[in-house]
Amino acid sequence: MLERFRKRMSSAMDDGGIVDRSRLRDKLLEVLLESDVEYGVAELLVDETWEILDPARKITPEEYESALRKAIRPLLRLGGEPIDILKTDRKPCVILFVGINGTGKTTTIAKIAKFLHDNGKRSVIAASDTFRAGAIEQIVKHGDALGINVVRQTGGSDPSAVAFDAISHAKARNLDYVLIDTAGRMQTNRNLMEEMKKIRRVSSPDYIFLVLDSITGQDAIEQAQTFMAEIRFDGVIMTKLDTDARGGSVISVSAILKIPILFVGTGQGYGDLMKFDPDWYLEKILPGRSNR
Ligand SMILES: Nc1nc2c(ncn2[C@@H]2O[C@H](COP(=O)(O)OP(=O)(O)O)[C@@H](O)[C@H]2O)c(=O)[nH]1
Ligand SMILES: [Mg+2]
Repeated sequence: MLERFRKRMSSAMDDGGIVDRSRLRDKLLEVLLESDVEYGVAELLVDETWEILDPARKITPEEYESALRKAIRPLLRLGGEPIDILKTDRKPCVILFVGINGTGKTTTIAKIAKFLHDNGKRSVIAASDTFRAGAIEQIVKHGDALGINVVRQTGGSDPSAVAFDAISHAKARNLDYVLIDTAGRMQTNRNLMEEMKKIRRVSSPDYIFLVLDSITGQDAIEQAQTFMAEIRFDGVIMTKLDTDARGGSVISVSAILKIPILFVGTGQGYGDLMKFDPDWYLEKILPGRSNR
């Protein structure tokens, strides 16, 4: 975001390096939209940035950057304090992961299983994506690599039955967490939504987490809104931040959904999962010394 920002801003500056106000708003809006910030959120940010700046003075680009950071920051925590999955009195604590195909659900579940394991917690994974060929194999492979049990049935079987089995498995072995993988397909797919609702009914999850691919920008917001209307969720995990050059979808998701972003995916390895930290994120999209 920063490079675009500086390029645009320099084109709106006069010779003295001072920003020409009349063009600032438009330039900033352009930068935000190009960075995958949703239109309404971008407008709000432009207004907020404008308000933070002292209109009586000439403004330097650094001041403008700093004001933009200040405007973005509160939007990143609009969902309230994130859930700490390690602090739960439920045993087993059942977490259902939903999201469309390819967003990174299965990979994220493996990462979370590792995170829990590293914190002394024992989990079982339910291979409830029984729809796609290879999905069961994929999660079993992760389970083997991490030394974590995966409860499965044959392909095509009822995903709810697999989730139910995994919960029984966890209860019998006194495990701490049940992580339920699910099938993706399209968010518009009626059957998928019905399937998710059935899994939710059968497994009564303590938490539902929506996994979104940050690269998909505007589409990620639409997916989230559809899932929100259909099944609701308690937290969001944004994946592939390592490959997302624009970065704005995180702001939009947080600002529009008002659901906390819990974790971000930063690579394909099991360790590439971070608790979402607004400071880290701001530094990533708008690096600068005046971040705090
Ligand atoms: N670079 C990167 N790739 C990721 C991340 N999370 C998932 N992936 C990749 O995205 C692809 C789809 O992931 P998968 O877990 O199968 O998605 P699912 O269909 O939602 O279960 C795989 O190639 C993953 O390695 C991430 O945070 N960063
Ligand atoms: Mg999957």
